[in-house]
Amino acid sequence: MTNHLNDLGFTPQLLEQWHGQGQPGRISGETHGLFRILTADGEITGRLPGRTARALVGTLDHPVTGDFVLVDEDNMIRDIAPRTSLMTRGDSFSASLTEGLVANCDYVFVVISLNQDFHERKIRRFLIMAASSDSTPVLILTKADLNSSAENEAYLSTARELWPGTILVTRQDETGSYQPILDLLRGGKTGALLGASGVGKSTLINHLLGNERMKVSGIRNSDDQGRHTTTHREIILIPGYGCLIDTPGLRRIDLIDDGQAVEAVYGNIAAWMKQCRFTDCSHTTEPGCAVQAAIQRGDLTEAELEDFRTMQKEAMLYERKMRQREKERIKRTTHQKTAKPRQRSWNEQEW
Ligand SMILES: Nc1nc2c(ncn2[C@@H]2O[C@H](COP(=O)(O)OP(=O)(O)OP(=O)(O)O)[C@@H](O)[C@H]2O)c(=O)[nH]1
Ligand SMILES: [Mg+2]
Ligand SMILES: [Zn+2]
Repeated sequence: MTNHLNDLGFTPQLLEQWHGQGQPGRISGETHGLFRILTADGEITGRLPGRTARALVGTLDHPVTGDFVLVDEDNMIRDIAPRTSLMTRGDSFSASLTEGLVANCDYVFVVISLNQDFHERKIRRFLIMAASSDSTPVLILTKADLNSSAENEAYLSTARELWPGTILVTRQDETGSYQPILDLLRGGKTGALLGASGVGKSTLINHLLGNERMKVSGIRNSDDQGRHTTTHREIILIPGYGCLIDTPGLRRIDLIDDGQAVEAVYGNIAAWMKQCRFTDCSHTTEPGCAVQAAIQRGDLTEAELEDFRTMQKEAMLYERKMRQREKERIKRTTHQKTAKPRQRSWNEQEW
């Protein structure tokens, strides 16, 4: 199989820079230090030189799905291009507190299905995660065929209140409903799919490819949750367009952000806060508080304000902790063995 480096997202500048030095490729996934790399000649398995691998373990510089790499004739990764975006998630179980998920995405598609999966706080959490990655978040609402058009309208108007950016609605009984996703990918763009298990991420890829390449399986009737069918991140090339990255459904998100993504997603609240009479307004009882005024007018609820504060606090706490850990890591000698990650025990999240 041959791939066009264009569709894989390579820019002419990067190809020019690496010209004659080896084979350019894009990391599709990793298993135990072995990287699946898509190149012009198909998929190869590559690895990092031992010393580099040891230096990068547990850091955000460790190669992830979506990284552009230069590979030598022994399939060793010799260079990693600077990233245009990196989606991370807080990971309270790992020593580094944060984990890189996918790099170099133009879009992060937040996929929510129009059934019990549709939950406002959950949508916000996913959007914050997407917004903090330096790529453009797009909200995709799937399974519109499950509802009446009045129900879908109600979902859509709630979604519009939550997210002023692009919102796409898909349904598996209408392949044409997936076309706007392809249109966004045209010209070698990359989009990563992000969402809970069972929302239809892999189904969407199958529709775009016109075949059953990705495995999909049914959801639980009791709560509409999926069965974690996709277990690895993977890049899927859509010839003539660009790339989609399929990801396993996330069970929980520990937000990590310097506050900007939370503000971007709660745009109205952030804007009102800037209009308060006092710059140090606590938005509780001060005169001239634009946030309290919005509550009085009915444009904002106390619960939304509380959610905003909680998420901002959570995201910034992780950010601070991560910086602290990073400093400690740099201080440690390079000879020290890396600690084994603690046993994970993921619980389904209360969104
Ligand atoms: N009614 C309806 N069902 C859909 C639609 N899209 C997907 N499904 C179904 O939802 C179930 C889960 O779909 P998947 O594509 O496996 O979901 P996923 O998001 O990839 O899930 P994980 O891989 O577990 O993260 C399957 O039974 C699909 O047939 C849709 O538009 N309408
Ligand atoms: Mg899947
Ligand atoms: Zn105020």
